[in-house]
Amino acid sequence: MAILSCQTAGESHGPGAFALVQGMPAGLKIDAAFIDSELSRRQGGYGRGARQKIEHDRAQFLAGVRGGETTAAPILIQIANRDSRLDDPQKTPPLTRPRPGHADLAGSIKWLTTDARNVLERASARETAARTAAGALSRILLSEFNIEVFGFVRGMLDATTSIAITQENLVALRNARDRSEVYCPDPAISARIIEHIHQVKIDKDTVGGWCEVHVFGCPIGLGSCAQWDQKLDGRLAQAVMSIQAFKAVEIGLGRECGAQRGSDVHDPIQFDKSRTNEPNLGYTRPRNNAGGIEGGMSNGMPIVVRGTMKPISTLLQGMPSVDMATKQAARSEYERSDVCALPAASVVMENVVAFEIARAFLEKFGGDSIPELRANYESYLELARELPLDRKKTAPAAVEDDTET
Ligand code: EPS
Repeated sequence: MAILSCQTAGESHGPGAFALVQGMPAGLKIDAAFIDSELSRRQGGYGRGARQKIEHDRAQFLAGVRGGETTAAPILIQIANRDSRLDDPQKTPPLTRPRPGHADLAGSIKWLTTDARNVLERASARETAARTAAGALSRILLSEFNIEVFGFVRGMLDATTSIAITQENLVALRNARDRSEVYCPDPAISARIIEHIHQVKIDKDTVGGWCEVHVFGCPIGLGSCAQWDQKLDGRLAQAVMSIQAFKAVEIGLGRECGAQRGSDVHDPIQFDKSRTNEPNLGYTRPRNNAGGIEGGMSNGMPIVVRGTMKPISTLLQGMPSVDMATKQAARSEYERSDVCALPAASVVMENVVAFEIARAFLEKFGGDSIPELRANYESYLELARELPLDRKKTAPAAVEDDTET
């Protein structure tokens, strides 16, 4: 049984975006329509540029899937690019005037060149198509265990929704979000976000904002406090922070923890006998400031992650910069881009968070196939419900020693 992992390959204007997913157990039925619908959602949202009118993202499984099911072999996913033109130098000219905020300058110097083309092609958020497909695949695994993930746009600038996200209203929230052009389930805030993006476009500027992801139905004990790099919050932070243009990640109350006392921050622990059959085993909290994670481990409450996306760094008006070829002051270059990709980023975030949860889930429960994984999961819940364990029942049977002395 391998650890679940995902690597991506592909240039923005190369033949495609690719994900290599390893460690997925055998026997998972691929819901291709679901994966493609996540890819379509990622392409959408008010504020996108002309590129998305060209692309028509679909996940093709080139390896690791047979008869619509995973085989446990490495899975190769391809999302073909229609705007593939990297081999034509006329259509992908050198870029020597780096855009502040983009990878252009640091990447060019790193690879000892004054042409940022190769850097920007790989740094491009086109890569998130591959991560979204891998994440959507992992959500199919999570849904086998009734773990649900919901991502949305919380807001931008002065327009932020205070809408409450609960498992009970998830269907209504999802419907409201999917009706919104900016993937925000609050219609009044949606309208204001659209106005902001519209104005920013007129001003030849860009804008970012906040996305949020909630995960419902996680058992207690994903991640570990035993080693720093096994902590679930740390791993989620890396997954989210590595999404193009993300500058901050918070779990639960996040940075607000610094503004309140311990008795207001920490979530009291209660036990509800009627809920022992739930993955939280009956341990509930009247509030969820911890965002479902304590000591780097899931605690049975919904996992809540918030990400901050900076404004896209390609500005139609340009920004003060330097031509790397001449070292003279120059306005940064303009490459066709989006004005705001915050709605798309909320889809990416939803799926990368799911991938990290699936990774932690597989790490804890293991198994080479879905039936084995299910058996392991159920046996853990059963043992946890029986606590405190009867050592006699759980100790290995004594081996009779019949050697003669
Ligand atoms: C991007 C620039 C734009 C975006 C792209 C990310 O691409 P282009 O230069 O081809 O117009 O559309 O995002 C995607 C292609 C995508 O699928 O999300 C950038 O510079 O990061």
